[in-house]
Amino acid sequence: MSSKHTNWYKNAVIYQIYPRSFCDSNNDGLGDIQGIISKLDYLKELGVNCVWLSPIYDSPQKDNGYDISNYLDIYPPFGTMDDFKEMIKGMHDRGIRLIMDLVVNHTSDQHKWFLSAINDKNSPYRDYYYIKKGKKNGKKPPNNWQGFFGEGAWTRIGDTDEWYLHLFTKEQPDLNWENPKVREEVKNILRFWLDLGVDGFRCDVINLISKKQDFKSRFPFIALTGHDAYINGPRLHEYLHELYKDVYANYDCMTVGEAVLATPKVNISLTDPKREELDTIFNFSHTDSDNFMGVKYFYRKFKLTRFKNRLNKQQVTLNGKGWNSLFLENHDQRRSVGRFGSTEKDINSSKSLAASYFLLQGTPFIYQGQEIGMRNAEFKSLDEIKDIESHNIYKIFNKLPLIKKKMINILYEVSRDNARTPMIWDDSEYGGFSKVEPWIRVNPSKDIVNVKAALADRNSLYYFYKQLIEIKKNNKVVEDGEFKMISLNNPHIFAYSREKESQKLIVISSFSNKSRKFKLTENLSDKDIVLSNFDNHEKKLKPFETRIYLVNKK
Ligand code: ISL
Repeated sequence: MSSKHTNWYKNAVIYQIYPRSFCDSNNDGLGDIQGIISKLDYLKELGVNCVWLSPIYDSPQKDNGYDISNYLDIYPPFGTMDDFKEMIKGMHDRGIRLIMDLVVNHTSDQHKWFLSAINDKNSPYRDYYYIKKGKKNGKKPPNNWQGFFGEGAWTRIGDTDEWYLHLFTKEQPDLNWENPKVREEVKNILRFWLDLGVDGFRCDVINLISKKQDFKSRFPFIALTGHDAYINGPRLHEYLHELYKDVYANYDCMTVGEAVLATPKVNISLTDPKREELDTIFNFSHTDSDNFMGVKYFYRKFKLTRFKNRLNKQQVTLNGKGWNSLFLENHDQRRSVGRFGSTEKDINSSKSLAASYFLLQGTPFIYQGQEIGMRNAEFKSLDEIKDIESHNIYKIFNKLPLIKKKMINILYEVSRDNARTPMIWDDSEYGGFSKVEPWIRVNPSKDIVNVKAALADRNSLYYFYKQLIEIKKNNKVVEDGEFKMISLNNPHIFAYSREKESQKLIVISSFSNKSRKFKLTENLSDKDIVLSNFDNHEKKLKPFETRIYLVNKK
């Protein structure tokens, strides 16, 4: 059977919407689908051609929708199925595709499968989850695995001797993919949305779906205990290929998998088109370059060379073998303004950073608000933070008298809620997001950083992104031109080239607040510059200057 699956993802520019924080149409303080519909012209004008929508399925919202209780319906405060159909039509009419978030490593503990599994010993759904007898007469968990949100990975079912596995909060029980019925359920969910016209999926924590079946305790190592048992498990590739063969091959859809702490070798196998698993993956090695071991609370100072080296490795590893996703932000990461060498004080630093990642080889993503330079939330107390992960971690830090204060300040700085404050459309009381007080407080910088101000200023970051998007969409060299990092060890400049046949693109971005010399081996003239954040170009690069050259060698 021939595959309907094509490569449109290679020319996609994807905008991520976090629905509860994008736009509130009915003034209940929570974003919704009609709110998204009201902003589709904004997205078209920006130039993106695809949207990744974070979960809108029915959910108790313990983890803002990453805990799904019904995969085939919409969370009522977000809208109805009719709203959804109107939204997808509105997108398609504007040449914008839609990929949905697929959260199938776990369900909500309120999903009917799970409720039946724990309440009825004879339930056909018991095997949908990992339910195991505890140790010590059922009083202790079956093993010492840790989850990702500062909790042990097992929760006892009432006062029985049984426990269930959850790699995230206890309200997110893990599905048992060993059970073929679970895989059939997932395929049916995929088909349901694809038949409604959805163009693909962002697959949440997809490299956790297969677990080693020994369920033995591991050598204890802080939060990482058990990682070898459930990251890139033994049947991961088999499951993904099965989904591809039975579902994705029959649709012209794209898939991007979230690959948690994956190795380069796994990343190649996940995205090698010949293996038919996923089209592309999110690799976090560069966003983790300012922490140790991928744990954001183990914060360390940003170093441009480390950041460049990690991106370089991603590029070189997948070149000709797989496909990268390019990103700086998402709903789990703090904002990039003030991070990765950029600074709130100088908008040029955000432009330099944008040019550095956007034209690498891969599919670029923009997280809502990134295009206007939205900033971190500046949390001052735990009441301002809603994220369940932050609250779990707070409980741990609170027990550490000597370092408590320092760790709690780090928590405010890196909390996922930094990215989840409402999108700021204007400088009105609630930033134009809503007319009532939103579910989480509006960013204090709303008077300076908002869409209205960005659209009125020809030098804004918004217009810089808009031009980057045009360059990406209109030049074949940006799609699959060969990538080469230039001066990898230069601590101040991020420079690279992309080359295909007669076209060559060169990006040179300064991450320094001083003028810097930068010598290229080739002769480039100012007339080859297609985008820059300065009008005049001298020999030396000005502080945070970025230049993009496009040369036709014929
Ligand atoms: O943000 C993180 C920890 O601070 C990441 O480790 C994150 O948990 C990981 O990338 C998985 O994220 C995804 O699955 C989670 C959900 O909470 C995140 O929002 C989602 O992006 C569980 O579904």
